[in-house]
This record gives sequence, C-alpha cells and structure tokens, in this order.
Amino acid sequence: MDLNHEVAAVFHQLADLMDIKGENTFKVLAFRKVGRILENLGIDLRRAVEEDRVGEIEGVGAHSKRIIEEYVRTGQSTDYEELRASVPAGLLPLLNIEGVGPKTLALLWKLRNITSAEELSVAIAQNKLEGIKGIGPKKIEIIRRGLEARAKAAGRVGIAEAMQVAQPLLQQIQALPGVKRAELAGSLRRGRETIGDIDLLAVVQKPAAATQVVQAFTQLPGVDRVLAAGDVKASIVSESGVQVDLRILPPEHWGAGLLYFTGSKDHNVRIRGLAQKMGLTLNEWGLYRLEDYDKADKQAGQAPAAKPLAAATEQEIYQRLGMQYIPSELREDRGEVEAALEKRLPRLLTQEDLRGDLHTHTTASDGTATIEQMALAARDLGYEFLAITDHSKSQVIANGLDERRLIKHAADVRKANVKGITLLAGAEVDILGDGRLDYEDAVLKELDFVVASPHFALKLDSAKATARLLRAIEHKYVNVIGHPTGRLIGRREGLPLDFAQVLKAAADSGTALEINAGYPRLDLSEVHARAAIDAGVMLSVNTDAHSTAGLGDMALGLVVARRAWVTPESVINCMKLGDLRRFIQKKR
Ligand code: DGT
Ligand code: CA
Ligand code: CA
Ligand code: ZN
Repeated sequence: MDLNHEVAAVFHQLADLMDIKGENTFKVLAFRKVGRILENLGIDLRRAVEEDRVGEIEGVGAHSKRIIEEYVRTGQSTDYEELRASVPAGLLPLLNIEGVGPKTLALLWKLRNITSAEELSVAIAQNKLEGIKGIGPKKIEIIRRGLEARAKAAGRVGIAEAMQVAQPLLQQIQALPGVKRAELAGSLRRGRETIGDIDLLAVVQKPAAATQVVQAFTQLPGVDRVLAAGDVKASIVSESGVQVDLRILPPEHWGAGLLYFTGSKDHNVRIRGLAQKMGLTLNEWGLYRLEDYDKADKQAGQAPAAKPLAAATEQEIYQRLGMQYIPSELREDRGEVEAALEKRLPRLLTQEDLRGDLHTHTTASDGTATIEQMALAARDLGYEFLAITDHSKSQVIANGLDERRLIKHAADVRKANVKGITLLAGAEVDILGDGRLDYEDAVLKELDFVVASPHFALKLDSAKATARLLRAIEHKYVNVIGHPTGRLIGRREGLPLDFAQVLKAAADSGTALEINAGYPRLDLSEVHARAAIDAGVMLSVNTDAHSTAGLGDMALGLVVARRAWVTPESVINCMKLGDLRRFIQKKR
C-alpha cells in the first residue's frame, strides 16, 4: 500500500470509529470524503507535506490537514489512536463481516454488548438479535451467512493479502548477500484463492551462507516473531499474522525441492507413484534409480550421496518421468498428470493472448480516469480494443448513468479518437432482482457491447437466483455476465446458482461469462470457470478497472483462468476485433 492509500485508510477507519460511537454525522461524512479524495489524489502526500501544500487539496479542511501531516511525519494519528482505544479491540474486525457496517455494529455493541465474531455467532444462534430496530430478519440472515463465509476461510488468508506479505519478503531475500535466487512455492505458487501459509525457497551461492541467510530472514522488517530457525530453514509469523516458511536449497537440487514444496500434496503423491512404477524414487532431493538411492548414505536434512537422474530443474524431472512440464497452477491432481503423460496438456491462457479488456469504468460513473486516459493506458498494455462499461442508473452511489447521460457518454466514447486502439461504447447494466435489465432495449441497442451484472439482491434462493440470471443471459443485447455469482472471497458466498442451467443457457445463447480479475471477487471461481469451458461456454477475463492502474490488475484473473484449464480459444478477449464483433452481432 502506498502512503496515500495508507492515509486514506486512516480516514475511513476514523469515520468507521466515529460511526460506531454514534458521533457527529457531518464530520463522519467529511472524513469519508477525504479518504476518497486521497485515494484518487494525483500527487504524493509526502511531497505535499514537505512543500506545505496539503491545505491546497480540494476538500481537505483544517482538521484533516492536521491528521494528514501528523501521519505523514510520524506514521500515526493521535485522533485515530485515541478513538481506537475507546472501543473494545474485537469490534473493528467485525466490519469485515458481510452485512456488518459501522451503524449495525454500533447497535450490536450498544444494545447486545457484542464485541467479537464469536459473540455475534452465539447471539444469532440464540435468536438474541431479534427486536433490534434497524436489524431485521433479512439483515440477520446476511450476517449469519457472512459469518459462515468467514469461518470457511478461517486460518487462511486471501491470495492478494498473502502476495502483499510474500512479495516484499521475497525481494528482500533476493537482495541478501549470498542468495542466488528465491521463489514462491506452495499454494501461493499454485495460485490458490486462499493460502494457509506462505512457502519461500532460496538458493545460496555457497552452502556455508545458508545459516546467515536464514538468520537474516528472521530479522527482516515485516517479521513479527520467529517460530523456528535452523541451518537451512525457518518459520516466522509476519506482522499481518501470516506464517512464512523459508527453505534454503542446494543449487543442484533446486528443481526437485521446488517441485516438492510447490505441491500440491496430492499432485506429489501421484508423480511419486509414477516414479515408483518406473523403478525410480522421487523426493525433495531428486529423481533417483531405486537401487542407487537405497545404497546411498543418507542423513536427515542433507542430500543423499547418490547421483540423481534429474534434480536441478523441474523440467528435467517431468521429462525423465515421460511427462510434459506441468504449469504450477495445474498441480492439484485434477487430471493434469494423465494429460501430461498423454502429452495433451492445454495451452493455458497468458496475458499476451489478451487483445483487450471488456469491463472498465471511467469518471462518467465511479472510475477515476477519463475515457482518453483509460484508452491510452490500455494501449500501453498492448491491447487492441477496450470496452468502456460504466454503471447503469440503479447504481446510485456509483453515479450510474441514466439513459440521457448514457447516450451522451457513448457518443463521447466514439468521439475519443485514440490512435492504435478501438474503443467499444458499452455499459455495465445492472441485472435487477427479477432478471430484467436496468435499461430498455431501445437504449441497449445503441451500444457496441453490454456487460450485465448482479450487484444487489444477492440473497435469493437457488430457483430465483437462477431464473434471474437466465433471463439476463437470454437477453439478446447482453454479451457478458459480469461477476456472475457476486461472491467475495472470505466474505460473501454469492448467488446459489444452478450452474448446469446457467452454463447451458450461456452456451446456447452465445453469452460469455466473466472471470472478474478484481480481488476479492475472482468471480467466476476456478471451479465454475472449468465447468463453463467444459460446457462449451465462452469466458471473458476482465479487470473491472476503475482507474488506469486498475487495467494492469489482470494477474489474479489469469491465475483463476489457468487453474480452470482455460485456453485462449475459450476467451472472447482473445478474439480478433472482427470476430468479437461477429460474436456480438450473432446474438442480436
Ligand atoms: P496451504 O499452505 O495450506 O495453502 O497449502 P500448501 O500446498 O502450501 O501446503 P504446505 O504449506 O503445507 O506445504 C507446501 C508444499 O510442500 C505442499 O504442497 C507439499 C509439500 N509438503 C510439505 N510438507 C509435506 C508433507 O509432510 N508431506 C507431503 N506429501 N508434502 C509436503
Ligand atoms: Ca503453504
Ligand atoms: Ca508451509
Ligand atoms: Zn464493473
């Protein structure tokens, strides 16, 4: 997180705390607004403070200015610390539960003395939330499901949070003296959507350097406490509470170690079994002939004194086993071992295959960049086309466009003549609770491209939720269903759809389903995306960018797609523009 966003977060938290305490609403709104302003600020706050120009930022009053300056200079805010100390420590984390906003939390705390997720669960189970004005049965059900989603993710963190811990550590390890290379392993390298612990591997130039590297690792900034530290491995807990394991490998055994510690366990079991059938043995040190390995001297924590058939790279190990190289995202024992043996692994989607992003927002609704800025940024990414899909009128807080503004906006998109990239004038139309769309056909007809998304009414039963989506899928002007389930990792389960019906309708009608790359959406999930391509459904992988920087956040969407075995042939973003236009036209 950069400093601007860090300070913005302080303002949002200040506003939350004041809301929880029931303080002056005007001030709360002002702080929230400052938070939003800082998120979108074009200048660096550190510089603004140094040059004494914070007061010039539009919308920042005297009090906010003091808070910003204090935070930038000292790394903390007295106002925030005082407010935080005045509420129970367990209270703030409750805001991460779906359905629990500051106002609800205030009621739960003041009227039922709830200060932790556990107390909240118990209160719901014992029907103790009934009768609170402002918290009806529907709300209670939303909170109950939010608590369930949270429990499911318990002890695991989302991939984006894990990356935020892992990347800086990895870079610092790579910079330590004696380190030749360092890489991610475990579930993070495989790209699972939640991560139990972070696994890092490193190679040192000389074995003697290993212990120093391990020691230095345990003292890096960001390390909260050390669980264990030996000669070649250590486990720490990061300041954010995630466990990180580091192992040092000898260079000749790098491939075997990387393969072993990348997992998954199930994948490893399968390929070890294959090795056995071939009279070989595969372990974290290498692939050995069984008789060589059995004869060799072995000491715990050290490479066996035998010459491996393959050990230095993963590639040579897979090759020696008669398999194609298996990309890390596929290593879950979901058929990849068989496919690799039969040399029929899919050619997985990469960033280079994408010719455009088909779900993006501009300042016309709730984005922070103009049409031109988004077009230029997309062109810099190498894209050939970009669909501008701002929100529809139901999205009032997101400044959704009514019909008149939409038509004007579409004209602006078509006028914006940025060389080297084609803009599609589109919209992200809300799918209303009953499956109708937020614009009439006469309006939709005027657009080049339509994403239809469910944003609200996400608590329907399966029959209603499915019927709602089917109606949108079968609509002739709808090209993509955006974030089809509405799930949020660790927070919200999303619509309980009957996927068989949804996939059939999407395949039959020529409607693509989105893999939304935004975190914590990643929606469709890898499981649903794989079912989709198996059913012949086209997918669309999009960032849902609300800024120029957001256009670059495709990585996690690609990870989901790759884990779902998605190839470029199943993705409309990979079509040539002419084919994409035909795809749209065919449905009309
Ligand atoms: P996680 O951390 O729960 O998200 O999942 P992983 O896959 O990262 O699991 P983790 O951290 O326990 O171990 C990383 C990899 O190392 C794992 O995928 C396979 C390998 N591995 C580690 N310890 C063992 C073990 O005791 N047995 C087996 N078969 N494999 C292991
Ligand atoms: Ca792990
Ligand atoms: Ca681990
Ligand atoms: Zn969107």
